[in-house]
Amino acid sequence: MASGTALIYDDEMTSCKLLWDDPECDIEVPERLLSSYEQLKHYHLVERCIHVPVREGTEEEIMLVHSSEYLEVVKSTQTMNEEELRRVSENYDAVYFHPNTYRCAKLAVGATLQLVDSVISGKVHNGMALVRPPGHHSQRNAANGFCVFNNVAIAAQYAKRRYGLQRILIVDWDVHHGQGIQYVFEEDPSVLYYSWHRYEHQQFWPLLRESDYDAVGQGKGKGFNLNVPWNKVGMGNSDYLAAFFHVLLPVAFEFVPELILVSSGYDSGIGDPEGQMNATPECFAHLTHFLMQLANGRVCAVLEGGYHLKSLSESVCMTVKTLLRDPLPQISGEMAPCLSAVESIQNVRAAHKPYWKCLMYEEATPLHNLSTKSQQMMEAELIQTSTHPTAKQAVGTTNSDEAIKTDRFLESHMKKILFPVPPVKTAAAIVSKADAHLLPISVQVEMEMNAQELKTLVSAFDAELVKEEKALLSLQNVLAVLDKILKKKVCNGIAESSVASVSTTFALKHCFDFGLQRVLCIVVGDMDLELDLDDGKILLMNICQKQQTEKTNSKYHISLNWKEDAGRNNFFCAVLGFILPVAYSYQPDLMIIVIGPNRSLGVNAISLLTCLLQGLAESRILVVIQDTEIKLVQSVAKALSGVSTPDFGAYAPASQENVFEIKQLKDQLQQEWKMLRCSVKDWI
Ligand code: Q9C
Ligand code: ZN
Repeated sequence: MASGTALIYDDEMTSCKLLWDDPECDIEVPERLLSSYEQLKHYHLVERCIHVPVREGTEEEIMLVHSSEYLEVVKSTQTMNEEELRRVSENYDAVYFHPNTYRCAKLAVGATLQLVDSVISGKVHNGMALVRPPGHHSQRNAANGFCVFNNVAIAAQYAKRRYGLQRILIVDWDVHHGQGIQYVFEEDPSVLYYSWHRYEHQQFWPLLRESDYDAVGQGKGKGFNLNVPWNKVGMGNSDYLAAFFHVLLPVAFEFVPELILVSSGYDSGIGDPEGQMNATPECFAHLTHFLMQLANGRVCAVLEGGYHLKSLSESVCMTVKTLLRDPLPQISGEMAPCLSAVESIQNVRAAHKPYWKCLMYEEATPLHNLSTKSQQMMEAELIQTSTHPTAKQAVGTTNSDEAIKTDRFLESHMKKILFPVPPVKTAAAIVSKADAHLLPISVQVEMEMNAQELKTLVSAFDAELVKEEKALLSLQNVLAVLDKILKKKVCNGIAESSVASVSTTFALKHCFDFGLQRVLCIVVGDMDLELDLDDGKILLMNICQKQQTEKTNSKYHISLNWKEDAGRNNFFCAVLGFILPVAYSYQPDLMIIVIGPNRSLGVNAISLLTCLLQGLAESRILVVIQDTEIKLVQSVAKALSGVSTPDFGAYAPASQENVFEIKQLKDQLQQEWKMLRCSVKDWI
């Protein structure tokens, strides 16, 4: 099993730059790489990565995507004077050449391929390449939008050729549409291309009709091109997460990629002069984390855009930190996607309904026909409730004032969200200590708790209980682990307990005594917990197979009837479409997952849930397991410690009943838990 994160960087790629005045291109500067690398050093991330050297991409490799004629043009710029360079540059849209551009562009390709080689050979688990010039706009015969060679597209072709890969996912979170990548793979079902981009109904560069949601791919490639056009500026954390939950992730889990390439542009981040969006750096940690659950964690991030130096470098750091498996900061901002974002999401889902089973029960609502009146009503509502600070400039401020404001904001924001990570991530308290060797070595196995300590803790809860030896014993494991989590000695943990319900009630009480505000409690199986759910300090979600007699669903008590068909591993559609959106809307301080008797989910489903929830509450998860089944404990321990996400095997769609259940719950609860929204019907 590969471990480690590759970092590929060479300062030779800072040697090309704009030599003349051109307001169109002057944001693409060498400092983009320098400041990102400096910030990585500042956070001591460079030394934690495995340094992989760059190389030049070969002509043959470049010609996996580009024509030899175009290659010759780029080659010829090496010896040109400024006048000649200007003239070649003018043949393309938003491009400049420098005598070192050819050399840098070859290094950018080579760096990307070195990353792919390191990941596929198993030398590392994942990694990031910091490169210039960027790639995703460049095309077979053309440079475009600061891009010369299409680094990521070449890497995908290379991985197919050299390693025989059959399914590659490209995630382009740059704020511009990577039309270059779209053109290369439009008819290719082996490469799934996902891009979100500032679009504004085609009023934003590159101003292409084919950047809209209805460009789904062509011929055999139909369904393998996913465009999420943003029609407003100011999109932020919740909009990006909603697009992941409701578009990218379900399709990606169905696609089952073998490798993920990220066109990792950060002009979609806050403060960027091009993007005018609002996503804060930790958003990229969450996006990265979700991608790491696919393709066995083989994620290669390759830099594209990003022009606000501070925003860019903090976001790069969040990406690399996450690749290194540090726990994630809590995501900031109110978790509610805006109307315009939901509209885009609904449109892509409708356009892709014919191609993906996870979308087959979607209503194919033609949203472009929304009447102007209802549009206006919705807009009015949006203005009242929106938490999206529009990126519009205040009168009298300049671009550089704005940039400095963002600098200051980020300086204090990062101090607020970054937290020290304990040396041991996961603790486990299991009944049979003899099984300890079956857990990942990074997991700390808790031995007996000090008897006096235990009694003190228990008597604070229930003086009577202290007298009962048996009850005491069953609380012991849960308390030992919970206490470590609350005191931040570990991030998360597992406890086996023979009476899970008593232990859980007790654990919750202990959490509130400790001062926690919100605990998400997910109970898998049949269990009655006597809890007071009125004050919102607990959100109880029960996943069980028996139909509740009366529908008790309310804001803080949700029951999801879910019976997993044996060996089908299709629970992820419930996790992505329902559980995660609710959890992100709630923003818990801690999560307790209780696995009780008669559980309707298999080991893989429970582990997946555990993996995907780790972005919340700084990974503070306590898993309480009632039946002592070492396979389950082992798999959950792996998930918590980040060793691996379970392998789900081939995709199987959820049954119609299951899908219907989710749909109904979404309709019922989307007013309360706004991340559930993926359709604008009943918006108001
Ligand atoms: N008036 C990347 O982010 N802007 N490229 C053109 C036209 C070009 C962005 C403005 C932006 C290119 C990799
Ligand atoms: Zn860009």
